[in-house]
Amino acid sequence: MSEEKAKNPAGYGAGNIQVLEGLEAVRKRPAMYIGDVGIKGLHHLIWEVVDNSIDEALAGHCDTIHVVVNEDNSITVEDNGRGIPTDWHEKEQKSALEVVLTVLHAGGKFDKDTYKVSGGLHGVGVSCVNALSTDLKATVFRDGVITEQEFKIGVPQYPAKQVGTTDKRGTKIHFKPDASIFTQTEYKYETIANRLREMSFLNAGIRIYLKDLREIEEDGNPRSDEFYSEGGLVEFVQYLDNTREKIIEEPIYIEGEINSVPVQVAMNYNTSYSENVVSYVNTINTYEGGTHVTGFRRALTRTLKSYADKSGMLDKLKIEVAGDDFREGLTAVISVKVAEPQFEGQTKTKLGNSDVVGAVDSAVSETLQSWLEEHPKEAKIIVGKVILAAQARHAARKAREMVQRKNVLGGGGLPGKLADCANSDPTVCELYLVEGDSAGGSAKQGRDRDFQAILPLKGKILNVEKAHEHKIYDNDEIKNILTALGVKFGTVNDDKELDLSNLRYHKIIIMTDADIDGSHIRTLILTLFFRYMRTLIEKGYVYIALPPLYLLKRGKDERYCWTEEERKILTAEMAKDGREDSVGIQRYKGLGEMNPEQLWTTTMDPSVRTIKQVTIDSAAEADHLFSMLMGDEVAPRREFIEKNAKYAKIDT
Ligand code: 0RA
Repeated sequence: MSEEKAKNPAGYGAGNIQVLEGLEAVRKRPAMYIGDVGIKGLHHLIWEVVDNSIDEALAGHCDTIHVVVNEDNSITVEDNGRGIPTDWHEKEQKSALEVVLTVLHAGGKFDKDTYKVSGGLHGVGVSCVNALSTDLKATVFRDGVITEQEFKIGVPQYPAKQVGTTDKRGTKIHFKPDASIFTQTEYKYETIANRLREMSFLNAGIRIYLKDLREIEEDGNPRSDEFYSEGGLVEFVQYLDNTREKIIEEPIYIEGEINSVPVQVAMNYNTSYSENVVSYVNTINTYEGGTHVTGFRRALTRTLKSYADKSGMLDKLKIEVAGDDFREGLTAVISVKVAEPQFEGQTKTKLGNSDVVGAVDSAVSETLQSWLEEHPKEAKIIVGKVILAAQARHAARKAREMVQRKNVLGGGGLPGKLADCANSDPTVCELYLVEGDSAGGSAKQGRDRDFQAILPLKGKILNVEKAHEHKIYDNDEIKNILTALGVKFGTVNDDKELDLSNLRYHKIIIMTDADIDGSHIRTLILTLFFRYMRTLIEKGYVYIALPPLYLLKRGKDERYCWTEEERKILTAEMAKDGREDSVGIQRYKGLGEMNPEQLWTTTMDPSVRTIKQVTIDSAAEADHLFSMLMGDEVAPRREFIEKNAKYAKIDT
């Protein structure tokens, strides 16, 4: 601590008024700083703090980060970096630590030569986290001493103070999100684990530990994971494809820096039919792609096409090879660092900087070309796969055209099994996809026919994870779903792009039984949406209905419960005299056991029902999950189910 500090211990000067105004702005408009105040924003607080530690690691000063979810849903992040500086900051009249924690945008390094390369989507710094926390405590281990400072909604409770000596180095931030700001305050282990796993792949060599003190396992220890990757993107691709059969042994790795844009790409091909390109800018997942993805696609198509032409393998092929064909069965991770990224698109996750196209294109084409020349055996396998893809695409187009022509000839024919609604405004219309004809029948009778349409599905639909596109047109249930929705794909540039101009419903609600079969059918339907109509999920149009699990009855008193816990509480409540055996229980195994009126009041009436919106946390993780749950390899699926069985609630 400096002398000035002693003279002016509270340190309140003009600077503080600005600080308070800054933090007040964050509390007034939190969404502007962290995206939203729901579950996403809540988790964003963690990313914001962890990003600071990652930056410290990228600068070469830190190799280990610990993240702890405490019992009260507060978070502790600790790293072994240099520690936030604690010396007196002349201009601000307070410690550097307090500046970092209270001044907006002061979270990063003070020297502006090093641009922040990790950095959350909004890059607002740890001061935002502070403003949005009822309690935050920073502990710094630096130069042999431990320094501490505490805050409430961003307001310092005392100036930074020395509390002891240490031979450790690093920073520990503990914060409790403000429940008056966030609509949800419960952290999700999987969400945190997925992001930290991603971070460890994108930043090779950093060890990240996660511990959840809310979940104690059978061995008495808290649920935990350790994320560490030596091989970075190459291991990321291997992880994404660990449930698929690869066609070449080792992923292709490309690294280069062109016009000050560092580019890293790892890619491999597998026997599946889906394309899985995951892209990042400054470790932010760019779901909507952008200029780096364009550069990659261009280089891939041009380089492979030119190699294939030269090889003579295309000579006998009677059809043209298209861009899509080079990406069937492709898994790739692209990571670029851009000094001043411009984010565009609906969710601001599309890179706009035009100079990045050329940078990625050059880096990829150069390395890929030499790789192909040095690996003729593998190159031949890839070109062979491209040819098969072109032929299959041709077959798919024919099948698609036939289905679409038939629809037109049949008078635009909606499926016979569809009970459509009267209203024709898609924004208010709902389509229920219902398992089984009997539940479908109840739903048809129970619904509000003005805006609710019902499509019963017979048994299990085709598993699209294991079938090529043309197969899906042979499947009646899938055809019914597509025609009922009014969507088309494959009509824009012969691409898989979705045509939503005739979409008939903006809520698509999957309603299946609460048993194993029901959850399997739900996953099959979700796989169809994820692989062929992902835009509908991204737009927030896909939902899952939540039918009750029990009906409790005592005389005229009837109540529904959705969880085991609810059942216990309600049973006790209904048995006021303590005679719980007087309360009758009906367990709903299937939707068919509910009559139309019950189905309406519990599951379909918008004023009382709960429906769960399907979201994609991380495209990479979702791809991994679907390929594992629905793909060919049995071992990883079994392992996943065994590992997750104990965590599985009625979650999807
Ligand atoms: C400002 C300057 C320096 C380091 C940091 C901030 C820093 C911030 C955080 C947040 C979490 N962990 C952190 N570790 C470091 C540079 C310090 C120096 O030059 O010694």
